[in-house]
Amino acid sequence: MARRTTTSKDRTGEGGELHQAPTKGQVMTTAQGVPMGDDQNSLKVGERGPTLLEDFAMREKIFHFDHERIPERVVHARGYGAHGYLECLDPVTDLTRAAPFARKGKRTEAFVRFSTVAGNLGSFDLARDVRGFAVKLYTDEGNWDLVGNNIPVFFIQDAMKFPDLVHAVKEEQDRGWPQAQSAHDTFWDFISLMPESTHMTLWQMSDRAIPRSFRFMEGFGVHTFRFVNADGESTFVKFHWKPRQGLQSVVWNEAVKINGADPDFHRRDLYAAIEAGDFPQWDLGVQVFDEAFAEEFEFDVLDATKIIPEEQVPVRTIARLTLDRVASNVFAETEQVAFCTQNIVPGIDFSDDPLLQGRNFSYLDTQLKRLGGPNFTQIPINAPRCPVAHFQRDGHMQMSRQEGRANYEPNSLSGDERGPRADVDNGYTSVPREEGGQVRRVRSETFADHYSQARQFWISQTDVEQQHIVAAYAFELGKCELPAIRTRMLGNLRNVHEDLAQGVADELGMPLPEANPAAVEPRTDLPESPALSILLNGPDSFAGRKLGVLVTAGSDGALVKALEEAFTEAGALVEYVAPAAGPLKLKGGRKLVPDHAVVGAPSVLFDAVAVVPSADGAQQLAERKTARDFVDDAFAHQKFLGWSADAQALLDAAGVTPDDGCPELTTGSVTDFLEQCAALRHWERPVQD
Ligand code: HDE
Repeated sequence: MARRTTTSKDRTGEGGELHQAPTKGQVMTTAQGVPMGDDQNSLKVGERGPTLLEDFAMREKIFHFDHERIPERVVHARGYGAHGYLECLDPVTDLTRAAPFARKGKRTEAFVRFSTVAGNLGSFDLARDVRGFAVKLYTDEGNWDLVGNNIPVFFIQDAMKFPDLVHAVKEEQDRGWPQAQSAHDTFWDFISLMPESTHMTLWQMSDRAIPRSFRFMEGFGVHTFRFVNADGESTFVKFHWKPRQGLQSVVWNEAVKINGADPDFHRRDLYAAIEAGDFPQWDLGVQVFDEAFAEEFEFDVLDATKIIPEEQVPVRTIARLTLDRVASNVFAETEQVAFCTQNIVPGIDFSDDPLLQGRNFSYLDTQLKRLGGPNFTQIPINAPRCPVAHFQRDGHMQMSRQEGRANYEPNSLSGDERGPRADVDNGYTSVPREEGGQVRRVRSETFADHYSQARQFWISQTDVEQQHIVAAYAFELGKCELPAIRTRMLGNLRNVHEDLAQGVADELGMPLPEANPAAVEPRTDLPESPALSILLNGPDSFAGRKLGVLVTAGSDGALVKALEEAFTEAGALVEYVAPAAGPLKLKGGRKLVPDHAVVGAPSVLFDAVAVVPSADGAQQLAERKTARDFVDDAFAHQKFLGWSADAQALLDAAGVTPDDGCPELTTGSVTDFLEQCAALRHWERPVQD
């Protein structure tokens, strides 16, 4: 991971932004620039009399406050963004003339917004949900928005069904809950009636939907797009973002607890990593293929419920994304950023994927509602960094002083130099393509196989991952009040794999129903695809992860120092948890200010823990439920748990019998512990639920 030398806040805004950081001694003004004489009291008649309408300062302040909120996104409302850049590693000019890939080392400014889908703006980060992975690239030839997710397939095949899907997953309209959950009747009612969504639900019930951090998840463009080179030749392309930090997820019982302990877990993580100079990076990879491959591939490349396995078309890395600056104002940037799938640049073109075609209408339309007018492209976070010249004029909140007499084309008033003209040779041209057929509302028969790739996903998971998928389906369906919905869903799962269906039925305590009729016979011959597993694509390092060290007054200072040095050196974060928030003294004399009191820092907030209290401290912590839970949860969540001999009383009180994942720590053994932690979890430990 790249490290930085300045703090991300050292740099200011961009693109003509009105930068309003307060300066020392600055006089407060109204929005009109009038110096304020008093910002504490409204203008009144006498000391206890009525407030006057004349009070322009108060009216302006409250008027502006009343209008602070804008409509939240209808989906993906809760998100978090950061700035960065894309660096070209492999110029693919033979494939595309897109500006970011013009030469090795070329940098293109980027803004990325990660999000959950179903929850409202104020919901919690660790909902079981798909994560948005939206990237805006400010290229030399305009903005290119790659508006993707952390899952490479989608629930539906045709945009016509999107409002139904979203209605089904959001709070139920007659009761207003549940918030940020798919675990309810209307969602599974819809899903069980839409077999095309089965593949996506396998991903959604996998640990992909409860990522440890935005930093540890993949991103996908989902649809098939086109690359177009300077000669106008085009190929098909699918986009992948691969985290250089490796993949990692939490376990469900942790997710539930993290949402209470730190609802901002993901946004805090991204902010903290960037502010610490631990810049997250993703490789941008492409799967490139031609019409001939599309013809012979088992599924339709225009069907967004299907992947192209990486083993079949390898992912070629062409660029690297680095996030190195947090937003300076979350509303101005993260909230007002407007991603639009139709924002593409020369070198990129669409395919006929009916989901993508529908999205190309929806995003522009929704920005108009959300941001209030057609000039949202002038908001600094949305403004292109290259010159913009057109005759689009006026409208709400026009920010640019559009000069000159001529506001139409063609005109003879601007002269050859001033009037913008379309560039027939180099401007954007769509790939000429033959289209034909009857105008009909129809679903292609090539989209009809709903189960084969779901099965392929299932067989590509490790045993642990399969258990998690079974548990997730059972949890979600168990929350459905209507038994017919569970039964119908089990009927769909039988078409995926008998083990999956049987496992879920057992957990639900229900008999297996007949398999539901399938539009086409599910295939059983697709091979395993190791790229689909999280656990097979982990990091092999504890870098970027967090160790929680439980200390008390009198903890062994030498051991604490050894842990801190080894883990920090390896690029990990070390945070101290203590009985109380105030400073304490370790054996050896070091004064330590803990990061958390144990009551506010359950072990779910850490990737591994070291329990190193003094012997007295261990006795006292043994009396406290929060401290016993700290140890017990870390153990139950299959974390590595290092402990000092003095911690014995606390371990006993928590009912933890150390196994191979719980080494006793000495100053000499901390590096062994660090190496062990690279596996992230001790999966061999039996699951407790
Ligand atoms: Fe979206 N989606 N979507 N979506 N989507 C929106 O646009 C829509 C789909 C995705 O951080 C909305 O600005 C339709 C697939 C992300 O600001 C809206 C369809 C994928 C974000 C919209 C889809 C996505 C959105 C709501 C089916 C993965 C958040 C607010 C045809 C490839 C972007 C907004 C951000 C946001 C419509 C399906 C990803 C309403 C109609 C498939 C990451 O325009």
